[in-house]
Amino acid sequence: MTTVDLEFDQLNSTVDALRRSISNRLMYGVGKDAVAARPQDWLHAAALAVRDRLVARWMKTTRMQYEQDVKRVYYLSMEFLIGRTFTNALLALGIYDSMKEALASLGVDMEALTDLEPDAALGNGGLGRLAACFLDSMATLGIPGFGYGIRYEYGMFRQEIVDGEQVEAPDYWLRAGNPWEFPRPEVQYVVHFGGRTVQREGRIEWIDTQHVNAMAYDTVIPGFATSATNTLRLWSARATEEFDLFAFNQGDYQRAVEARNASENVSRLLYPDDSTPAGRELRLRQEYFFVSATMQDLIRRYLRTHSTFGRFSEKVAVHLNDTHPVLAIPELIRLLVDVHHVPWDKALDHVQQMFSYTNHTLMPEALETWDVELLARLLPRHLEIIFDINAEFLKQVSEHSDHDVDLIRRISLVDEYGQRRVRMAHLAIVASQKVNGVSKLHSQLMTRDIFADFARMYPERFTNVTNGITPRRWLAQASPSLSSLIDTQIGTHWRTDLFELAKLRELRNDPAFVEAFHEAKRQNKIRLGHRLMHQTGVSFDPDALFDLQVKRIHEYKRQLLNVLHVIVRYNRIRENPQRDWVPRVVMFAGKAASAYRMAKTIIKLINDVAAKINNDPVVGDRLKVVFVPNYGVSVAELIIPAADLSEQISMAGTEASGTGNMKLALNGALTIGTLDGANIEIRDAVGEDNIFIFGHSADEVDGLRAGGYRPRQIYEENAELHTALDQIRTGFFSPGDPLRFSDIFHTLVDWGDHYMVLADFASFAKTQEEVDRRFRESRAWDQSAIENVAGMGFFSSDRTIAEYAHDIWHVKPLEMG
Ligand code: 26V
Repeated sequence: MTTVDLEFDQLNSTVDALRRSISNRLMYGVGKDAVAARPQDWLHAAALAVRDRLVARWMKTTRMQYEQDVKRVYYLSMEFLIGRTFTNALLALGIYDSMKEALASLGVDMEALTDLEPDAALGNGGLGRLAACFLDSMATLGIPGFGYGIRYEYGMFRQEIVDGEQVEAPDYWLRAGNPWEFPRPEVQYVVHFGGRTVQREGRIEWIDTQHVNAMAYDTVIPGFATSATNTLRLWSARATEEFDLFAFNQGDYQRAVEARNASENVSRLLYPDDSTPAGRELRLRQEYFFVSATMQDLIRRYLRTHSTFGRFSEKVAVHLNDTHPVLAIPELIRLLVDVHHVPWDKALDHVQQMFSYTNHTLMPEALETWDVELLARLLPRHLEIIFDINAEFLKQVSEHSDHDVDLIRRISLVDEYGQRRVRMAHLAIVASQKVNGVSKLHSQLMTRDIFADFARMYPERFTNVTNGITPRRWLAQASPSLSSLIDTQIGTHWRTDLFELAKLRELRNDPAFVEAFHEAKRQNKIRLGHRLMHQTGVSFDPDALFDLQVKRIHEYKRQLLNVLHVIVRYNRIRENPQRDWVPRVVMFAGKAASAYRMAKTIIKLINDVAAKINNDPVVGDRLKVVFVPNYGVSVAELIIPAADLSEQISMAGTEASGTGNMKLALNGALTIGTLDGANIEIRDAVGEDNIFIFGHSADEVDGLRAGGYRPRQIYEENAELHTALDQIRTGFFSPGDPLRFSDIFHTLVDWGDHYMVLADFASFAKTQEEVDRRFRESRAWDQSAIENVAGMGFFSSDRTIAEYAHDIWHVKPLEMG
């Protein structure tokens, strides 16, 4: 290692300096002359100029981390839904305006460039976006955190709507190159699969394996208004060289190349579901691939500054974002015991002090289990380790429970009913020092229901950390109009201390402010209207009530409840068009898992209903229905700031937290919602008068089910609902294919209505009337909207991360000097 002092240009960020950097980067980085440069090239050059300015901070942070021998957090997640980086980085560095001017002086319109950047859509929904908000907050707070995941070549599919149906198109987001990442070909680890284990001289060896390399790609995560940064390290599969030699020596060149490619499939694409058996095996390979590389990397980094494992768990915290990375536990034990010769008990102690686990869903079908036979074939050594952990664990349980056989069976890491399966959540709980849910209600239900046995056994292990969102992206970046208004009133400090927003509460009685607030929101509605006009051809009245439901399409989230209400409203308008209707635009956006038939049918229904209503001359501007295609981070940034009403209408007890609910309230939308997930805490924060709560509570849902829920009775007794459901069943919205939606009807009326849509319908419709009444009193509505913004302090992911850092990871912020 040389220790020469490098001489490099210190980059400042005046307009002139930026212009020079962009020109240099276009010339030497992109290799283009200004006359030949396409907008894409300018974006690339500008991005590189920005990245250059992050690098000095990055080096400094890394140096400080080593100097202070800090404890590091490894945040392991199969998903990071980052979205775009350009504007976010400009705002973090405080150079948005200078960059805009620099580009303008080069004849380039920055706003037109930003739309060219593809989203990094390496996630499905809430869990992935939460990970991205956490990276932003960790960097901003100076918490030494590393995100670890997979560099999928294909991210979340692009959703096109063709004839009202979802069509999936591949998302090759790296097509134009990724200016934000640094490939690290020198950082590669071998990841093994298959083979068998043998005992040699008292040690276990895992032999005859297949292998693939994991190569690191690093992305700088800038903190906001701080020189602290963090790193997101994503692994990409590379065929190993041994693989090459072996394969090519067989003399079959073409097959060798094919096999080489196949071995690299492991990081090819993000899983949008897990419905096929072949798909499931690849998913397991992905999970192991990235945690194995990550554990090897973590050990290497620790050993750079420590000669023994004595202080390992003092210096390292590993967080599991759901169970997807849980194989990190047996992998770390394997590395410690089999490779580094740490005694088993010592290794287990370290692991139990290092790991923590967040549960993100109570839905039984989303709780991961893996077939023992599949594990035996793919990861034989890990299965042994899991069995060993289980044996020790069950021995303890048995001793403490007076040999309660039922308890042992329920709590075992292995589900022995039918095909034996490993319960990944049980492994995570047994090997973690903390387990948390993501909202108060969810954490309560988690310890009351799915993990009740564990919570009785280890009460101190279970805790709640309510989710949060980053105000930098979700207010400052997404809504320039509202954030600059807020800046003029209370200053700019809210970006890093969201509780500052409480100061807006006093302004609710200032007519000039209320007016300006209304106008800021109106601008966002116009901005959205322009875009949608282009895309859908439907025009929007910016003074209509913009009613939004944006999230993955899933039965438990109850888009169907929303659609039923839309249909009833439509029928009412047709019956009485002359009434003084509050004009509404009901917007839906969200993707359906590609194999989830019902979710896809729901999308089709929304579009069929939209076509009927939007083309009915009797209705006019009183009601419009829009399905906005390809929901993702960037679409969310456009659509959320334009919402007046936020639909958070899951059946109580099913939505672990929700984070869209927070984004919408932060942007001044009023929530109509059930007492589910974080909605409850949002109600507490904004006050009952500023939110519309309806429907059965989680306890009432249980009661209803226990008493024998009969949806058909509701159908028969509620005339409006009856009509709407019959319209769905008989093809009123699908005259060319009258039976298209009959399954929806039967699911709700005859097959149990699992998510109790009909049970909550009357309450929902009535509450929607209250929404209309309030919206009519424009000023009162705006005042409630202001109360919503003012109450969002608690929902900053900075608060969330501060809690994780203090209560779970036991890490302190870096001192940046
Ligand atoms: C499961 C699977 C199964 C295999 C295929 C791919 C895949 C991807 C994700 C999942 C689990 C999804 C769990 C999830 O996203 N939960 C959401 O987490 C949010 C952040 O805590 C929370 O706000 C939402 O309420 C919760 O639904």
